[in-house]
Amino acid sequence: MDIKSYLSRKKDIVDKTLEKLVPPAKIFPSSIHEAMRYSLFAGGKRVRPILAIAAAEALGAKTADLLPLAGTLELIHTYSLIHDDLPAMDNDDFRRGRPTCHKVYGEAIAILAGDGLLNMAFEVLSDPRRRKSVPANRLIAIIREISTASGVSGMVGGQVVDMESEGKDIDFPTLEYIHTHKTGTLIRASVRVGALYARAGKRHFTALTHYGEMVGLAFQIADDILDITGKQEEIGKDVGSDIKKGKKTFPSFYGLEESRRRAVEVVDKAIIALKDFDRKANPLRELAKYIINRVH
Ligand code: GRG
Repeated sequence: MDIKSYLSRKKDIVDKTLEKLVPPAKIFPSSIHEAMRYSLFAGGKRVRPILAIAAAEALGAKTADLLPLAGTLELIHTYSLIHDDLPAMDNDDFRRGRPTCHKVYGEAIAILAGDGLLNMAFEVLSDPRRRKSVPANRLIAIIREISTASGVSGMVGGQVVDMESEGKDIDFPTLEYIHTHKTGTLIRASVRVGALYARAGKRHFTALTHYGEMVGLAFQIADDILDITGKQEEIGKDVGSDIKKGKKTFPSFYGLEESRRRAVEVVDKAIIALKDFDRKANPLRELAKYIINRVH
């Protein structure tokens, strides 16, 4: 299969969904809606919603009613990027190839745009219209999955340890904690949202969870490698920012070559996790490979 055309088709569908989820910029108070939209439509790859859709498709489900649920993963991901870029956190000037949200709208509006996106995710998930297609007990399981992955035992926790580790000689288990929590839990949750929506049985759910964990790890190793080898115009942010900030990364422990080897090994494990799935899981298999071959 051609993963590039699959990704581009799904990205279009996700973008159309997101367009409907967030209020138009002209709605009062327009500054906040404009800032939310500025970051949300800055050209993200939409990896997380696409993983949810591909997981549901792997189980043979129709995905029209999954789209708003999958879109919430992108709302939360975008909030985390806006907050991560703030001067109080990573203090970055560029994201997705353009000035960061706070550079354009100021810090206060950027903080609120992040808050707005995060809360909008739960407005969408708990919207009574969702219950027409997804039973309440499954919606609650999905909300629990997303909120836990984004919260202190997931992304927020990972971000805290990441910040507190800057400039310190951390050990590898601490780096692993940062990776699995800061990036990994939301990626795993994306796959599991698709699985919950498609009513995966226990065996399939466990396999998809393992796949999600391996893909999350591969994604982060690839991100660490791109921070060294990427081109600014492709990755859309400054190259070498981890080293400048005194952050330990996969390559700083293992070197570039070994990191690349491990990324391939982890992707192989992700693909092995799908051994009981038929060809409907091919997009998931190709996505895992794409994640370490991407240039941005
Ligand atoms: C502020 C609570 C809070 C958390 C921030 C996600 C995050 C945690 C920080 C971002 C720092 C970073 C570069 C992490 C590496 C992995 C990552 C999330 C990369 C960006 O995600 P992509 O590649 O970006 O999916 P696009 O732009 O395609 O959406």
